[in-house]
Amino acid sequence: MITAYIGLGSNLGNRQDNLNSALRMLTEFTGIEVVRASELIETNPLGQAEQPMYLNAVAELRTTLSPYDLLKTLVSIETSLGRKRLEKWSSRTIDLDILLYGSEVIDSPHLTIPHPQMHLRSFVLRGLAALNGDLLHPVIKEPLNVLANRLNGCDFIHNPDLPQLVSIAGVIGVGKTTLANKLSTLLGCPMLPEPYDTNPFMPDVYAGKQELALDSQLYFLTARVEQLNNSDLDKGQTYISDYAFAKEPIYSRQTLTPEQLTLYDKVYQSSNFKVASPVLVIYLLDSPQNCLERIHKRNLPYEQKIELQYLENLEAEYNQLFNNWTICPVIRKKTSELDYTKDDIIEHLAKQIKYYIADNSVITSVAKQTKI
Ligand code: A4P
Ligand code: MG
Repeated sequence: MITAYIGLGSNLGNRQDNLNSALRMLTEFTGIEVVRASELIETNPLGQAEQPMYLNAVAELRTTLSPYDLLKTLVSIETSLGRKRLEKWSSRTIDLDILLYGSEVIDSPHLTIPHPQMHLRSFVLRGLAALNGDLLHPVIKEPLNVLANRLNGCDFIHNPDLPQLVSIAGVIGVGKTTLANKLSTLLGCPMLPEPYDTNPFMPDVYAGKQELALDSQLYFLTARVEQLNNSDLDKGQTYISDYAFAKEPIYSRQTLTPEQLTLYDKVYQSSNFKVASPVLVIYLLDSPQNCLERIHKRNLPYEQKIELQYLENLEAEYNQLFNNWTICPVIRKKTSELDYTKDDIIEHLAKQIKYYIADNSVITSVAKQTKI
């Protein structure tokens, strides 16, 4: 007996009846036992906005069927419940997808397991996490409840037409640039380092010249707008940046006087800049105390006046930013868990990144090792 998880969705007809009928029909097949199902949730249609709302659920099965026979069974239930296959992602009376089949990884023309979109969908992960939150995703190798938290209740779609910008975020001294350099080497992609040392105003601002703080923030803003200009980045190309553009307002709030901030906000809001949004954020975490020690160690003269309170304020702002983040998935990583002397730790992170962005080569390479 293998434990498998399936996703159920319906947005046509009596949706609740459709889901319940599918579950009942599953129990009637020899070789399938429905162990339990999550609660039904109503979700906005993903992909095609002009569709009715979905009802979604996930169910845990125990089965003696092979993954291919299980798929055939699901298709036969879909057909008998009136499912018509029109265009991809069209409305449907019932959709039954295999999410997980034991810990198998399969990538064949008609079957991909784990379901290739499940880690990007809250409506799947929340149900799965409620049934078995500690279960590891067989490719990402992280528990399902961790994967659910990365999405903050949102659903995402791979979009290969965007620059695949991965932004490393976190307070000063947390280790963003070191990580970004390692990842760019491992992934063989450009690293976009934040223009930091080049800011001519910053040393004076750190030295206490408040009258130059606005100049400094405007310098940062324009330099980053130039660097992340959407039309200068290639579609589909992976980039790693050692900062998240969204931190600009955080730093402005921390460093500007109320009058400077009012002017900064006006400039920010009236600027028509088109910066690339990240498709994935790696939010690096460490205690402000450890960050301060790292700042002292790297000994950049202008940073030595940074106080613990300043880092604590930044940490609170960053937490708020990413607790409410709806732009893309966020992988939270503690710096203390990134031991750079161990290749497998950083390689694991690099593999996860490839899986989250529109680069499926990692699935294929893992699947080749499984007997199908
Ligand atoms: N296939 C490959 N892998 C699998 C798998 N793990 N499970 C093949 C099931 N089928 C798999 O599926 C097309 C083909 O995928 C099958 O013939 C099978 O050989 P389909 O069900 O005919 O077509 P589909 O459902 O339009 O495509 P797909 O890829 O299953 O789409 P999804 O991922 O199911 O997305 N928004 C909300 N809120 N809730 C939803 O449930 N679902 C979709 C469809 C879009 N938006 C949604 C929802
Ligand atoms: Mg389907």
